[in-house]
Amino acid sequence: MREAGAADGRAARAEILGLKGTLAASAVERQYARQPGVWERYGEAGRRKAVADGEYHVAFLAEAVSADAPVLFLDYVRWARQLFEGLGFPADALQVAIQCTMDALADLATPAAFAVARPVLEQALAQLAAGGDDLPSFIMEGNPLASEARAWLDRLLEGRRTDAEGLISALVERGASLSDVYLKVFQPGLRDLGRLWQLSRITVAQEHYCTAATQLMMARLSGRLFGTRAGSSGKRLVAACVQGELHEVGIRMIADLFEMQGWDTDYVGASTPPASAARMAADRRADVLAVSATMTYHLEELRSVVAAARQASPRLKIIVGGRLVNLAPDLWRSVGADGSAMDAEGALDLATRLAG
Ligand code: B12
Repeated sequence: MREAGAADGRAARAEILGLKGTLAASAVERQYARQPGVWERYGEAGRRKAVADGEYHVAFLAEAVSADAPVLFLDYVRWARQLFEGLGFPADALQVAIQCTMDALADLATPAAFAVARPVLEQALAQLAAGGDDLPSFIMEGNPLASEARAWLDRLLEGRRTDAEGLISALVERGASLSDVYLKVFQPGLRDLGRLWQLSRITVAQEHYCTAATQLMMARLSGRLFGTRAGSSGKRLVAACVQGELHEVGIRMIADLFEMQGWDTDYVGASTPPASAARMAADRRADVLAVSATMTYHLEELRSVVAAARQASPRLKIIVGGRLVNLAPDLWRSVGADGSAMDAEGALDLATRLAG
């Protein structure tokens, strides 16, 4: 990214986020005026929710602008369209909301900030105008354990946790590795769980139940398989999520797979303040710090933790990943990290290479 471009983007982000509440309220005002009769039936509570949604639009937009990565907002718009559809909103609801956000920004932001945000909003509107794509299952045909993943998720969704665990035990007895179970069963299964929630086909409670059951299974399974751990590699990993981030299953998978391959691992988990992640990596003399970020609006936190860790341990290798980082191929570079990988196996290869 050009230096001047990066500075413009960061300044626009700060301005847009500073105006978040005002922009969202103004956009909703315009949206209600443009579509009278559509929104009134949701009452005052509906209006508050619309403003909260508007703040989400603005938050994701600000990060796309800051990183000069429109894909971050385009992914969000695709996601929000499917979410709105699942909630039964009119087909053009999101398009109108984004258009109204752009109009509000044109009126309320400085011309400099609007100039940076406008092309991103225009791309989003073009994508919405091109029509919807559907949201296919994450348990794909090419996955050799697709039928096991489907059966496992179905059992969890039926509330049959013990049966789901039995299925995994049988798989391990047939020779499946920890990596197979994590990356071919749990990972696509959890992503599909998210898809079902997004389409309003399952409740939040069902999602929580399935995730909690998965975490319990991961703890039991890794405990069982660590007996077969490869000899020590002499390398140490500290693994944490950025501050605010609650999605911790992916980084747990990484810590477990590293541990199986003979690394000493310190798994820290969800929402870790940058200074304390940096301090732990330094105190433990880690070879590699792995940082995970799922939500796009945690991009700035990702930058902060990389900067803090760099300052505390100049020779530490820092790798970043998670849904956010997977969206844009160069994001790892722009946050100052040493590399990134799409999944836990890729993370292991990368860290092994970086740590020599
Ligand atoms: C479980 C879950 C939750 C749980 C998390 C519980 C926990 N203890 O982890 C809870 C309920 C807390 C939650 C909350 C929210 N969630 Co949620 N969640 C999920 C879900 C269903 C599964 C996440 C998961 O475990 N995935 C499986 C793991 C294995 O995949 P992964 O994280 O990508 O990790 C792999 C790679 O990315 C990589 N990787 C990960 N980290 C790193 C690090 C390094 C260094 C490297 C190299 C690689 C790497 O390796 C991992 C293993 O292979 C996802 C669906 C999805 N698509 O993932 C939604 C999902 C991520 N959530 C979503 C949303 C919207 C939310 C909330 C905003 C909901 C709300 N309104 O409150 C909040 C935000 C919370 C927050 N502040 O973080 C959306 C995000 C959409 C978007 N556009 O951003 C998703 C995609 C669901 C959906 N389809 O709508 N969620």
